[in-house]
Amino acid sequence: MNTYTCIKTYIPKPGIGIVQLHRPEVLNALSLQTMIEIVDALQYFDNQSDIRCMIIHGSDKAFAAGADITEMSDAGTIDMLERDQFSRWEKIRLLKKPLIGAISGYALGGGCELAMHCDMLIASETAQFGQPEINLGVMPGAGGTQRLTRIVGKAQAMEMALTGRMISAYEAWRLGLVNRVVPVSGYLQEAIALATEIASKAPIAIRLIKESVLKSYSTTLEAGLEFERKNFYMLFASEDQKEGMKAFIEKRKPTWNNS
Ligand code: DAK
Repeated sequence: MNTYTCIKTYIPKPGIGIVQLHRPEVLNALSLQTMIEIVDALQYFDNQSDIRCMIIHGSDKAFAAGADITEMSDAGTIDMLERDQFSRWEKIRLLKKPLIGAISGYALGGGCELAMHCDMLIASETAQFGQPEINLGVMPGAGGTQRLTRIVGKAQAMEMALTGRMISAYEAWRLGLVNRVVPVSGYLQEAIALATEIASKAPIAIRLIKESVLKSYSTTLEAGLEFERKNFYMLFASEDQKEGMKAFIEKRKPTWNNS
């Protein structure tokens, strides 16, 4: 694994790879280098056969306060185009293994968008989500108008993006943006517990479930059902399907071998 300056990586227990944003002096603002490192580390974990689930988190005070404004302030259109940030974000979208966001403090702008790239979110009671780009004279650029609208609905997404107003962790939970809200002392442990549970399941099925759920965002119901059905049939070619069903009949725990 490469060495990083804006993030830390660690494996708290077998099967779980964690990326921690680490730019406390700017509330984990997502500089170009930070995004390069996040993508590199997540892709590394995604390609390790012994890693089954990934977590991304920041500090208790800030998950990420958005893209690095200092770095963007003088940029022109061509600069933004050449930085090619979009293709980096796409690599996060295309990760094969589940990614859990453990969010505490600010998740703003690109920080909120990064959270929405995760498959599930555990929030601490202090988490605040927002798309404040309007206050800078711009607008969300990494899915904030699209993913947020699909998750919380048009009215709430409009209000958040048009006013820049933040919502609390409990509001985010009520709107379906986060899975659950826990005290700040326990949000990371809760994310690790969820990751541990997922890491104990059949890996190929986990991969195809993630792929199938995400497909529902980009296709019609009919095409999505067909996609799901083919993935379902495909699992009957795996040894893990044989093992899982045999173990049930023999009343024992299955042993997955990822094949
Ligand atoms: N960038 C750079 N520095 C930041 C920052 C940011 N986003 N957020 C905070 N900081 C810095 C502050 O400047 C301050 O630095 P010093 O003054 O100490 O040197 C330090 O972090 C602490 O911040 P504050 O003193 O402001 O702390 P407070 O607790 O008073 O306030 C705050 C916290 C989060 C409410 C406030 O810092 C704030 O409003 N921050 C800006 C939030 C924001 O507007 N975020 C959206 C940025 S635009 C794209 C993909 C994504 C994006 C764009 C393109 N492509 C795919 C093309 C995303 C765009 C954005 O996210």
